[in-house]
Amino acid sequence: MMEQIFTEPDTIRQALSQARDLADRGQWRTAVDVLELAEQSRPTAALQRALVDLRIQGGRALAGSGQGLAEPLFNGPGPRIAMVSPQADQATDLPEVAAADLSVAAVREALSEHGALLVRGLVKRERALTLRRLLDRVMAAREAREPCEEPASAWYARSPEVRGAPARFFAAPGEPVSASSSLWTVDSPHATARLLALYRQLRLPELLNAYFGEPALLSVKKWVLRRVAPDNGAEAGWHQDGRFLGEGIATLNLWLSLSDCGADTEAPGMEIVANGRREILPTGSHGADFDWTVGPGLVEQVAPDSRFVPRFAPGDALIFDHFNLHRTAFGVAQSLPRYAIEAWFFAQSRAPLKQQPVLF
Ligand SMILES: O=C(O)CCC(=O)C(=O)O
Ligand SMILES: [Fe+2]
Repeated sequence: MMEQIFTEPDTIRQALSQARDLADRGQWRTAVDVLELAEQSRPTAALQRALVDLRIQGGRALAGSGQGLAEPLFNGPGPRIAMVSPQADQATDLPEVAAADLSVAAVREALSEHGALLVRGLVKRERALTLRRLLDRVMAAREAREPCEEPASAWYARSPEVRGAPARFFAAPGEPVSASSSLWTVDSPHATARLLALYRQLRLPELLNAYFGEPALLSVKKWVLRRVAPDNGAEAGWHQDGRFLGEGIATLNLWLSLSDCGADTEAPGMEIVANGRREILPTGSHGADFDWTVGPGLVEQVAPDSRFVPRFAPGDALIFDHFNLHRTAFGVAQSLPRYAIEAWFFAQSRAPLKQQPVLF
């Protein structure tokens, strides 16, 4: 027992220094592997924080390097604002697969023809509900407004590698626990470690690698833990993330529901346009509330019959990319908050630095 107490910090120190050496030689992925292994066999807050630091340093070093598919993805010329063709698109449907049938081919086909793919039961219900409790815990830690740690879990700690102002997502003091709250996943080194272990079990790195023709990166700013309060009758803004993510990118977003939400449920869902349009639409016009949102008049014009508010169960996921037009779907008589995790993956060679790439 004594021996264990004295040798543990040594093991950790060793892993940290080995990872540092590897990183200094540019072997970022191996460096991350070393720390990940150490963290998985013995989770500590210090290792979790060191991993987040390393992932951001590595993401910054690797973004823009390497080479993707010689052939571009089916997604056309990249995000620039297109002329809106007057004729509306054909009505279409939102394709879905069971988790066991998730494949690169299924993603490719669904996105090129319908702009999105629903994956039923990607994560088992119990696991999704455990993640939901984890989100609550992290949000409570953040609302305490100071770093929050236990020996084995860095619940909330902002990495010195994160650039820019803190995410503005603080709930007002005294706001009820059901209030909306969003935070950057990397602000919880514990959640970061647990989610990446899940992504690996789901074999997402392999799927993304095959899809992009190169490794993928996450990012500080577009990997978000989110709790959306019921806001009965509210209208969220229609948007395409390609409007602001950066130029010349290749992306996939894994939006993972941790609640029963959408359709006839008690919690806000997602409203999504399912069609094959691969262009960035003009924003700030046709009755839009913001300069980055697509006006409802234009949505009606381009997608009169292809808007869906699917019903999600905890563990169901929606996969789409930066061309997809969507918004939060508020109901008119809902009573529960909705929990979800939004994870935008970028092809490494085209990952935008301004989103602060994260190696995984
Ligand atoms: O979770 C939501 O309601 C919005 C998510 C979103 O816009 C996205 O994942 O890009
Ligand atoms: Fe979005």
